[in-house]
Amino acid sequence: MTSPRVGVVMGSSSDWDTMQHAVQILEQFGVPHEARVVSAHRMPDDMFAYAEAAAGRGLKAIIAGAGGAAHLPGMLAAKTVVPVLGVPVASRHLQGVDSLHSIVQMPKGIPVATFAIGQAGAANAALFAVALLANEDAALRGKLEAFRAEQTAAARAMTLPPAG
Ligand code: RP5
Repeated sequence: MTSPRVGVVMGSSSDWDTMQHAVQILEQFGVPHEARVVSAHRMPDDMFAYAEAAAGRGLKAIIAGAGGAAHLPGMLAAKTVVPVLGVPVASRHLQGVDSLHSIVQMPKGIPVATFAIGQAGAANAALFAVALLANEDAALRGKLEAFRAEQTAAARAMTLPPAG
């Protein structure tokens, strides 16, 4: 079995509806990955262990999704130099603006690459991880270029209904 190159972690199984969109992209591109729940506040020791082992296990990026006071991406980033891509999950009361602010407002020195709230952010984080890996992988770069070309063709083929 190929060891994972991208880790997808989330604070709760309730984040899966959003985070599965990252996993779908990684599967589409054939990137070896893993997905698991690593809650920052409910399993902090596991979170630190995951971050500390990440580089040694061969992970090239960690996609971390969380909602509310979403400290998972920042705390992972505090414990590893593997790039952390943060996905704000939409929360029940503040629709994910709380998650976005929690993730994007990292103090200087410990970066978290932060993506859009929800499904688009999860998919784009995975596409960004693919782009990172594609720097060293010509075949993967070819797949990414083909993916972009498909989007271009689809947009060019769009038609509009008559006005009124
Ligand atoms: C965060 O709290 C999780 O990332 C999730 O978005 C949110 C709610 O978690 P559950 O109460 O649904 O487990 O830790």
